[in-house]
Amino acid sequence: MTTQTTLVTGFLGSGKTTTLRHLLSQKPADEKWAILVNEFGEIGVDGALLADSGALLKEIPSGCMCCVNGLPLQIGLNTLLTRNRPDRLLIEPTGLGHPAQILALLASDTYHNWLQLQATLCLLDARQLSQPRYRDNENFRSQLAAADIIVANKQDTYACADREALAAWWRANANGRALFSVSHGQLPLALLDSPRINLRPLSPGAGHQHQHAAPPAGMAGLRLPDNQGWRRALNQGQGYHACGWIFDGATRFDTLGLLEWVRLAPVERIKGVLRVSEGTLRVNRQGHYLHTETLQPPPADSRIELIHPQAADWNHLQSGLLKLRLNYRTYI
Ligand SMILES: Nc1nc2c(ncn2[C@@H]2O[C@H](COP(=O)(O)OP(=O)(O)O)[C@@H](O)[C@H]2O)c(=O)[nH]1
Ligand SMILES: [Mg+2]
Repeated sequence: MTTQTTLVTGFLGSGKTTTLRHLLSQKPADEKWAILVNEFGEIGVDGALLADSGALLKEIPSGCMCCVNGLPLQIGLNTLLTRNRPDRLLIEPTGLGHPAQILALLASDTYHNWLQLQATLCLLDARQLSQPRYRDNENFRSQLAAADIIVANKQDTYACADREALAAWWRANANGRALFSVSHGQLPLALLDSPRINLRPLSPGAGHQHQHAAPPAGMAGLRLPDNQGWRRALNQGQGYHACGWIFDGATRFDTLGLLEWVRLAPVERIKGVLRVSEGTLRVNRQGHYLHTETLQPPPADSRIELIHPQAADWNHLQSGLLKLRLNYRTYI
């Protein structure tokens, strides 16, 4: 039995995790699915967002999957495939990465007997086509170029100009591929069995040369807040900076204060899963659009990550966040 494998790409905030959640909601009860997530930041929020999805979850924090260059990615992949032998594997790489190397790895002889690589989906927020900051971004472009199927997500938010920009982009870039227009990643399950069509080898290209901060000593350590009950982690590369915090399971936050902090933080992207009095608060902000949700049970710990094209005043943001702990006085 080979594992049906789908790579779900798309730029920062385009809706990859949302799409995975929707696909997972359609998982036949008798099938075993696995998800492999690689995030730009160190903290690993997508894993927490997908934790209750009924699939095996493997997280590879820190990075650009293309440069995870092998080892953490291959170990994660090998463990999933050989030990768990899932029927289906969905892979969400960071939105700040080039898919060429992961595609080459998945299509390589090594995995020939283990997985069947299906069509790569690339999510596109068509509103970004008219913004040079995205449109001219090497990763944004290469993700779209490498895909077999393009999914214009967030349809509900498009203005006429966005639809026109999408139509114009599609006239120049269709290359025999299929285009789906959806909201909230609501794709049919059958799409995952579409074959690849884009078989030409891809190279990361000149724009791919970049540097990563030195890998943190022991990624697993980030799961454990220090003896103050929290810690923070920074990452940078691909023209973006990330700062994330993780808090122990005992820490609870003031819900309204936290929502205000998330709304006002001067950064492009925020995602978090935090413990509040009501249980779990999920926050997910892309630009000015903020999605929140409260649910039960409370999370095992609290984690939140901010991503921005420049380094923000992380210390200032941090002191605001620390003040929102309901029980913070016990730490000072
Ligand atoms: N309005 C709207 N928001 C969406 C849609 N799809 C995703 N979102 C929101 O966009 C943000 C980023 O989504 P996410 O799936 O985390 O993006 P990722 O970074 O690509 O994994 C979240 O706040 C989602 O709730 C959509 O179709 N319409
Ligand atoms: Mg995601």
